[in-house]
Amino acid sequence: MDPNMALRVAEGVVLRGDLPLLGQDPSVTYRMGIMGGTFDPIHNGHLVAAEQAFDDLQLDVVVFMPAGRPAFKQGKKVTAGEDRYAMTLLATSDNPHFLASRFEVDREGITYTAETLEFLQGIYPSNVEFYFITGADAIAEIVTWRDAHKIARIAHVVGATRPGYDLAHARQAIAESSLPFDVTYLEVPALAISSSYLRERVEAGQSLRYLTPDQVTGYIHKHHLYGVQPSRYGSTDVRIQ
Ligand code: DND
Repeated sequence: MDPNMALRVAEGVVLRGDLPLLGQDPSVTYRMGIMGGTFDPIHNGHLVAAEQAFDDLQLDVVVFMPAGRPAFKQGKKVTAGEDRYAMTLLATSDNPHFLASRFEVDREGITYTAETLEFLQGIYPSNVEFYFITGADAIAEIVTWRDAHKIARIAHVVGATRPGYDLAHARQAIAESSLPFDVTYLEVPALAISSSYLRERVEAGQSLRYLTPDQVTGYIHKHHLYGVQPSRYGSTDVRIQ
């Protein structure tokens, strides 16, 4: 272990909280995937995209990071961070290489991806590489995010292709930005799921089965999220199971 790393571990920075311990062997390159999202709620599209990134890019771990106060959702109604974190934890709990982190939820103020990546870069040794996983439609936007040049410098970007999305737009946005983004595009099997679709279904009393893990559905019901009406039978109510 390099001396700086030992110091950081001694300080309890890397081991503290819910971030993985990576980078121990200086002769090895470690790859950390970071799946950032509002996750309102998390669904199988997020999970499949992360799993495919894990496989295709040979990642060591994928850390799911629900955004605290998302930068781009000011003025929009977003479910409490604690609930979004809890659902993310439940959804990732049975996968040994998925982790859910409270890091952004616990931060004060608005959440910016560049700040999160800078923090991670600061606590991990240089043999840990970061792969920020995002939907391909967000790639076209990433060049406009706060301190995009830092994101480009610190992380590789993984763009998960959603059905029907034309990559030309994303490629053009990256090329025109003249920022040094390193983007890998992944073909993710047809999963046209979105959080808003799930919310609409809950509100309409429809099933979420096969769209998100059952534990997430149970949590939504138990905590009456997205307009679920309290019922005597809680999460066993067949309408959304
Ligand atoms: P979303 O609200 O799009 O997340 O936020 C994605 C990430 O971008 C968060 O970490 C934000 O903090 C960050 N961001 C956005 C804007 C500005 C800045 C940062 C800034 O720093 O200035 P969702 O919960 O909706 O989705 C999470 C991810 O999963 C997204 O990348 C989305 O594109 C992707 N996704 C899918 N991928 C594959 N198949 C599907 C998907 N549905 C969503 N069906």
